Amino acid sequence: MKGLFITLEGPEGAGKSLQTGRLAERLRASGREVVLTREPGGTPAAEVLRSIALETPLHPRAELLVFLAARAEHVERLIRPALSRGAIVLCDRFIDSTVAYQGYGLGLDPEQIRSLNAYATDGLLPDLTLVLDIPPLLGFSRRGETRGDNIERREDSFHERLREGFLAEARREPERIRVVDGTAEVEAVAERIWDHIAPWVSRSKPETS
Ligand code: T5A
Repeated sequence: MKGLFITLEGPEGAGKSLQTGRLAERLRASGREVVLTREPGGTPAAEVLRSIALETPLHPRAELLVFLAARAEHVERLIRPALSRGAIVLCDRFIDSTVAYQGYGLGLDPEQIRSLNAYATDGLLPDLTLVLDIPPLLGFSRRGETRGDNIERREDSFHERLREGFLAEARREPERIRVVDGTAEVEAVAERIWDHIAPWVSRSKPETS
């Protein structure tokens, strides 16, 4: 594929939405087509599945399958077509959130989740994944609100486990997954992210060529 697929991951309130938005602006200013999207969601059907996953208490395996169904829809209807036209796709959460939340957090088998992720995406992997690492309680305190959805309301130890899960995945796939200190100032985080992304952007094929 001609495009570039970048995902941002991390615990709640790590700064993913803020940083993907800034990054999209910076990349668009350089003339690239950028598709900014999120998981779960990104297409009308996947947004419906998002509401189910976040608002309805489900059995862990059912919860996992809802996230995967949303992902299959998202990949085939939005991400893969955008990459085929040469766009840069920036996705707020993707496969590593499922390994971290439903695997390390809920206790489902991470290896089985990796296989199911590969099925849901038909083998599509991000070119680069940045984990914004932050202590979960700092992430919650930044937002200054009560924990809203079904998953956010889980106990603190669940959120600690999933943070460790992201770091473990980064050790497992050091080429694809890079860890960025999400506790730094917004500008410093943005520059660190850019340092990781810039070489990929210059190598990837522009939309117009
Ligand atoms: N999920 C998702 C699964 O369980 N399995 C899966 O497979 C997938 C894909 C998604 C939920 O679904 C779960 C994970 C989640 O629980 P969501 O609403 O999309 O739900 O949740 P988040 O992605 O966590 O969204 P958040 O808004 O909570 O976190 P962000 O996007 O990381 O944080 P952001 O950018 O909104 O920033 C939060 C606040 O912090 C400030 C911002 O201004 C904002 O106020 N901030 C900073 N403050 C100080 N210093 C910095 N460096 C800052 N960066 C941001």
